[in-house]
Amino acid sequence: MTTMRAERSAALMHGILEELQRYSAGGPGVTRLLYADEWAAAQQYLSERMAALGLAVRCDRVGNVYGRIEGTREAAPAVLTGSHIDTVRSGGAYDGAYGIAAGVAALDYLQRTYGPPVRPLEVVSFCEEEGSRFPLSYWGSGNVVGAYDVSEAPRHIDFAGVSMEDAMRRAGCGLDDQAPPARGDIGVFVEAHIEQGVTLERMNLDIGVVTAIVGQKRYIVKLIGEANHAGTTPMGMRRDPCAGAAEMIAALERMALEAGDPLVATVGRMELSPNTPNVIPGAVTFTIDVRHADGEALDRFGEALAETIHTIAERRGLGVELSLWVDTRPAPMHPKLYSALERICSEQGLSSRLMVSGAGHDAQMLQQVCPSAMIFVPSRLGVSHSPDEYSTPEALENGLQVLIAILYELAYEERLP
Ligand code: HGY
Ligand code: MN
Ligand code: MN
Repeated sequence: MTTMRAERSAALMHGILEELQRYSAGGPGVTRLLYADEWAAAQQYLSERMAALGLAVRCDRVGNVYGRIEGTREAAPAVLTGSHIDTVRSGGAYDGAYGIAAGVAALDYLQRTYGPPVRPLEVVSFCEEEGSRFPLSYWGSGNVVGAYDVSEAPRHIDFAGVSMEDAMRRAGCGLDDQAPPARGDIGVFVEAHIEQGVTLERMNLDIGVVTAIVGQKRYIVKLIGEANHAGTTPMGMRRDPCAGAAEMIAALERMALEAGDPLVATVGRMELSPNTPNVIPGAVTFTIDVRHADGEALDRFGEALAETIHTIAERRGLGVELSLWVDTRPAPMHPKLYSALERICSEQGLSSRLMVSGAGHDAQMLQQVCPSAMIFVPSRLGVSHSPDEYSTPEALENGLQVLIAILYELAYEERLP
């Protein structure tokens, strides 16, 4: 990479990351939930930024935004890079946004340096990946690969009771004249992302080359008991769903520790009703997130967990609704792609290691339809999904350099996979 151009690309990437942080609902960190006003403003900013750089911009019906450079070989499958624009609540400035900013900077560098590619080159800002607002995740990439259909929108209701269809319309999406999201013309996908873990920093490595992404099961557990007076109801006469939830959560932790690494299990959200200090709750709803690199082990754990939850509920006389709303299989990245990434890192004098991703990513959806790969850069102290999420400018630029090199080989030299 010539210094002048590399500096311009790095500055462009940092500038986009800086700007995207402004599109937040306020409060600590960045909160940019699907179809919220700040989400729509961020997608609008990216559309304008991409157009100003000479990319052909297109927004599909669910709100995925693409920037494209046409290839010289007609109808060749596209080389796609990018990531998701949504965040968790009070999240960080880099999860998702980094892959988009690096993708835009990489396309800008490549078109200015080498002119038009042989294969079309695209960067995408997927509308949603986190599952932070509606009880589903990967809505953006899932619609692209056919795992979801936009016609499902009316039945997805967020935690505040707003339907996805209403939220979509408010954000200017879901219109019949907008391009359908499903695509069959993507040849390969490469996603740059922060590691969201501490391995690279601990091992003092520049780049993580992902070999596989863990499978995930996410549940919503609803326990129905009997609301009653906290002062006049003897302990032996209660059907307390909060005490039931506590016993289930303790059992979950014990089962996960017994299963051992790399299985992880988390309860991240809980709601009590009526959520009042002097009332025994009538109902409790909580979420469970379980992950493992081995699909069969993940399934076995899920079965044992469901049995444990139902046994505890029955013994306590609680009603129980257990719904599984995310069930993604472990996703292997393409060996030829991740070997090429290892080679590129060594050619660029960057230290790297192969690794499994404990976080879910859009690449695990794209991997269902085309060879996919991921480039990780270190996260400070491994912190993510937090206002303290941070990666150094140098780390971000190392990832950009590797992304530019692999996209050049894919789109200009037509090497791989
Ligand atoms: O939760 C995850 O693994 C990702 O950050 N969506
Ligand atoms: Mn992410
Ligand atoms: Mn995330």
